[in-house]
Amino acid sequence: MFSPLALRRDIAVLCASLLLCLSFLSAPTARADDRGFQDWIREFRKTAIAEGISPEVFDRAFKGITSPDQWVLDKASYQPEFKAPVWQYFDNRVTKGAVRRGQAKKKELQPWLDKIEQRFGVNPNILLAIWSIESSFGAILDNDTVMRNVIRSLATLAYADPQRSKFGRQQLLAALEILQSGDIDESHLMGSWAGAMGHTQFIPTSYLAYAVDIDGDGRRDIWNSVPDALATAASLLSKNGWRRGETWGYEVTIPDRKLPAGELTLADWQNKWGVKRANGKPFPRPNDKAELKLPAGRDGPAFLMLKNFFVIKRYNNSDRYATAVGLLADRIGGGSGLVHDWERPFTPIDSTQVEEMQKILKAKGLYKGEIDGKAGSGTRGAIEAFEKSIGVEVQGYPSKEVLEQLRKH
Ligand SMILES: [Ca+2]
Repeated sequence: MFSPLALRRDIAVLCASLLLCLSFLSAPTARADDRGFQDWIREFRKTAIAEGISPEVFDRAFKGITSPDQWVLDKASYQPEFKAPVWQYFDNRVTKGAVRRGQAKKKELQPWLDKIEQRFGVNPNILLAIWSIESSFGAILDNDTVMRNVIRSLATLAYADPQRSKFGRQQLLAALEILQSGDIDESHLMGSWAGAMGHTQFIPTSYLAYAVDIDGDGRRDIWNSVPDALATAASLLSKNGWRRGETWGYEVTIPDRKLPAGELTLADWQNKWGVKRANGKPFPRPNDKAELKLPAGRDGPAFLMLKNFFVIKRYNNSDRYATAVGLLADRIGGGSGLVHDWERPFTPIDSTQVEEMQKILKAKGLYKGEIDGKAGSGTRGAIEAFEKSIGVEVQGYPSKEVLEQLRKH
């Protein structure tokens, strides 16, 4: 009896392990998916044209796009097993390296930062912190694995991800509008798997709402112009109520008593409730209203958050995100960091000690990377391998405890 399945099995037997045959055998399903995707693009073309996208712009944007981007779907379906602990979230973002690079970029871009501050009123340190956290000062834009064709990514989400189908369609229309505006051409319209674009990672609808051409070359280019990207971030904050000349919040100490939720003036927090600045200085604007936030509970650092903290959340609606931006900005501005540090489940070590750790791990054949004092994923993986080898709990933290074990073994 003949059946396609039997035929495929016969081919499989005939050509055994030849790669060519394997690709032949897997081809039919792939082709069917691609056909569905191409049908979807043809349907979507009508919608886009009805929305004012010219057929020429649409056809240029989709030229060569014939299959969904599986990598995008893999990213979209990834669910982290657990939320990173608070200390780890901040340790990964408010780093010495980010502070150093932020300060170097500040010198390099001073005239642009001044111009942006004059126009939008946003503190340059905040913009540098956002740039660092969003794209590592643009470093991720050079990563070809992570940076994808935005049209293909969004079409993939719209076609194949039921949870993000509406988002994908909406952003795809906005992306086509960006191409139609001529700010960027289709070969440079690159972004993250979810369509976040350029140095400051704007999704297309936000780009349309806030993008700025501050360098005056006639194009709002957040991909190649750092001044445009930073001005665009400033424009978003400004349009969402950023208050010129004001900060985002203060680290405070709290008394051991129940404290009210909601907003009070800084003066009331201090005089009625005993909440004071952690560094002992007075509040410069005691009549401003602030809300108390304890990101790691009562045992961690405490903050009184001002209006600008909530404006930063318009960039990314997360307390952790806005706090990390504020803390990194303060450090870039020369601040010395938290008075009451995050509680960590280990004793942290400095970069010289991380170097010592890397040397010992390298000598043991567990670490192959640079001896650079930075505990990146290579170092943490090596620590995990070491912990496994001596039969202790595998955590992968660059801790004093692990260093002491390494010196002994
Ligand atoms: Ca420009």
